[in-house]
Amino acid sequence: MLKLCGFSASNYYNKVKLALLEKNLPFEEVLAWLGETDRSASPLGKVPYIITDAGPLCESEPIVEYIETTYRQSPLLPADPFQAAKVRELITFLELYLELTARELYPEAFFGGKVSDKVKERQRNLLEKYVPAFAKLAKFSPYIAGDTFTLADCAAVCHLPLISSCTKIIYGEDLLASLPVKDYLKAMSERPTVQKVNAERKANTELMLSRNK
Ligand SMILES: N[C@@H](CCC(=O)N[C@@H](CS)C(=O)NCC(=O)O)C(=O)O
Repeated sequence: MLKLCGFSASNYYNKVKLALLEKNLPFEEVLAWLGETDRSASPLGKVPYIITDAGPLCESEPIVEYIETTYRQSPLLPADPFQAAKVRELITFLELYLELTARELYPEAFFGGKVSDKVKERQRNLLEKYVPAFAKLAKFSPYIAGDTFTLADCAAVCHLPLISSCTKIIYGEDLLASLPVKDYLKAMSERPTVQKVNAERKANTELMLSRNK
């Protein structure tokens, strides 16, 4: 059986977990905290990584692509190549531009660290450029890429709440406030798969924070 390795507080881990749950695939979760990962499976020590019959695989995007092309049930990418590329385009905007930019703020927003004013200003300028660009592509009708739940929703459901809450904490305002993110997340949270991911994320986050004390 496919093994998903990492921990449920991680947004990238949860993106893969949500895809697996949406496709109703059997999988085993293997708890691997940062610093306890298998470097032969994930050379940068990042989570998630998966162990398959064919071997290990890291990085959430190749992982979900592998799962999607190997297991055809409950497709999470449109059959039309252009529409599938539009889904991937949204994931790139979500991750390369929004999440990775906001990530620089996480040490102070979530982990009791400090981020310099210079970094805060730089990341804010970037987000002020990236958010309106993302807004031009995102549909929220009702799913992020249109009328079907896709891999872009697996990413959005896990990344958007973090981006909102970290900008609220650092800048005193939610830099995603101009987008219908709250209504979108509320609608997504009606899915049993999202409820499971969120419940396990909360429990694991508490465990992670108590370990870090
Ligand atoms: N690009 C990676 C990002 C994964 C990632 O950054 N995971 C975090 C946990 S949410 C991590 O492992 N951080 C530890 C590190 O960067 O060393 C992916 O898509 O899987």
